[in-house]
Amino acid sequence: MITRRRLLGEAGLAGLAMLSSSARAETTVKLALPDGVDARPITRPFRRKARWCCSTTAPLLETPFEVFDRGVLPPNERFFVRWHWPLILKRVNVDTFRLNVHGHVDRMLSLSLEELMALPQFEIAAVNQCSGNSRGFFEPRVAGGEWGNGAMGNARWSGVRLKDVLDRAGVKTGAVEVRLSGLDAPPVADAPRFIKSLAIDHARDSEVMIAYAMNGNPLPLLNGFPLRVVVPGWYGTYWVKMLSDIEVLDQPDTNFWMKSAYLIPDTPGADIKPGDNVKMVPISRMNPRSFITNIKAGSTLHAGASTLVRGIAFGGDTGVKRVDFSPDGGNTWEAARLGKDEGKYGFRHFEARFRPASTRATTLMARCTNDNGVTQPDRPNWNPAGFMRNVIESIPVSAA
Ligand SMILES: Nc1nc2c(c(=O)[nH]1)N[C@H]1C(S)=C(S)[C@@H](COP(=O)(O)O)O[C@H]1N2
Ligand SMILES: [Mo]
Repeated sequence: MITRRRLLGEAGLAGLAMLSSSARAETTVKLALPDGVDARPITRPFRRKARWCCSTTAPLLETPFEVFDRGVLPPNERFFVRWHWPLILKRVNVDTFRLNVHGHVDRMLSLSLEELMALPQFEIAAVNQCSGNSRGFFEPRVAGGEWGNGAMGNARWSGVRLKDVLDRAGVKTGAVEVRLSGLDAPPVADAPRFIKSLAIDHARDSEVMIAYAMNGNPLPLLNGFPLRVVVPGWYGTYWVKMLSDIEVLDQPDTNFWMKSAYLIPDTPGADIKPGDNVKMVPISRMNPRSFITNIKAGSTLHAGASTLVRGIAFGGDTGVKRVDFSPDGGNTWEAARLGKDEGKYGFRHFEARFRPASTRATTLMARCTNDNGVTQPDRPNWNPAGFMRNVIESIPVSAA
């Protein structure tokens, strides 16, 4: 369990040091993105982060896919990173840091980390996934960060309930939203700070939390040290990092990141055809996904041999009800065995066995159904921002 001493004692280590150029690109990784840049350098530019496949314009660090085969709680140093603005603080002073709470409240708060950590501790395992995870596979292609499938991660988060902090400030009647912002600022003064808001009831649901640790360790600076918001079941865009300001609003938030960015078509799965004109709404809850992690596309399997297939699934805004496996491109399905349930918002391990029947080419598939009865679609969902992809993944293999 994370103690105050442990977190506050991390002060000296909280700095984000760029390593010298000698640690630059050593090798490249192949990304199977249609018509995209298909190879990127693997670099290690950040201390306390592993070697990465790094975009050059902003810190977009994507988790290498093989990491997901090693367990449902990937190490913090492998957790993906996404910031909107390229200027990220390199150091946070834990002695002077304050979390301010103001707006439509009875009393303003300015909490030190010690004061915050004195509130009751809350823990939950939850998947953080970028809305644009897998955007690089969209066809027709769309603009935005060209992620593969690695803009997601699962961790056990420790911290305090957002509700407990709001209760201390005393939310006044008439409050409608809670606006969350962090220490990061845009590079030019007239660009919008990254700010997100949650409806007041959601902010007080006792699951939305302010985390100071992931997997028992302080947050890496790039994942929001010293505090970040965790919104179980919702896309990462709401998981504000380096949280320093909470404002209770008595009007709906109309800031750029709520009104103009992160909008999805108001259709099932946010799925439309290019050119369709539909009502747009703010993105919110995640949908179910599953990935086979131990067999790569293009593998040749041993015909007739008992073959293990394993992977990870998550239900999105609720738990995993079942995962089915198909050894034959979706013609037949059988239930996979589910691993331990570590909490409904987290990754769930699954595995199945089969005997590759012949030497014919075939396609392996996994399909997750969540506790709300929502199943991954056979055909890719599409929208112009490249959000919420969750088609059943296909792994073409042969057997000899
Ligand atoms: N302060 C701040 N918080 C932020 C962002 C940001 O740009 N600034 N990006 C959001 C987005 S879009 C995502 S997907 C998640 C990524 O979290 P991670 O970097 O810890 O993986 O952080 C969210 N929180
Ligand atoms: Mo994101």
